[in-house]
Amino acid sequence: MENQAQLPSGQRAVKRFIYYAALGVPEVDLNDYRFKVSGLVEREMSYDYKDLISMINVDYKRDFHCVTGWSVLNVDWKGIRLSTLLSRSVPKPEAKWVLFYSLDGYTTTVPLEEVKREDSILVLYMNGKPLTLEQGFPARPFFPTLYGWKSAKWVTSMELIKDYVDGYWEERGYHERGDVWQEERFKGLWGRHSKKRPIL
Ligand SMILES: Nc1nc2c(c(=O)[nH]1)N[C@H]1C(S)=C(S)[C@@H](COP(=O)(O)O)O[C@H]1N2
Ligand SMILES: [Mo]
Repeated sequence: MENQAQLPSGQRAVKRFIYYAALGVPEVDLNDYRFKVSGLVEREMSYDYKDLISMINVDYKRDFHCVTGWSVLNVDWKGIRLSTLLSRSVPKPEAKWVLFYSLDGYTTTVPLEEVKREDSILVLYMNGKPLTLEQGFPARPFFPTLYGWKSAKWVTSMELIKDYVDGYWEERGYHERGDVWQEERFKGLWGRHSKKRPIL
């Protein structure tokens, strides 16, 4: 697919990712690693790394936007449609939000509607190589139209829930959804009309 010709408002293109690890870089042991789908689903599932690799069904180029204002264009992402993982677990009708958990204790919340989009994936490879530890190995979700903080590195589970709860950055004022094209940087009155720069 064509890359977006224009950057979203308030973003500038940079060559490389700036690595963030608000809670530090965790140790990862692939023998213990599982990615779980839990909460309001008919079937809870647990996948090991080999399972995940065998399910890869997306390879596309998309831009990545951090809420602090930097964007990396044209990144090659490879992984599993989150909708594939959802359909295997069958969300219950009352499920509305998805809470992602990471090995380091990081969390973030995403509307189930966004997780269901065809473009929403669990990333295993970036630019042709498995994620490095810094990049969130073994896996991280990616939502092309949401800010980068929703892309939880070292992710270990997604829990479907009914009522919204804050994740790590949401608790610090960042938006429930974080749509890049609507400039949903902050919650409520601090949302799209705010001139205040993000603090992270
Ligand atoms: N576990 C974890 N995931 C995280 C973060 C973090 O600090 N810890 N930072 C988030 C933010 S704010 C951004 S912009 C991206 C940055 O991805 P990168 O570190 O690969 O550049 O990761 C997101 N996922
Ligand atoms: Mo970010």
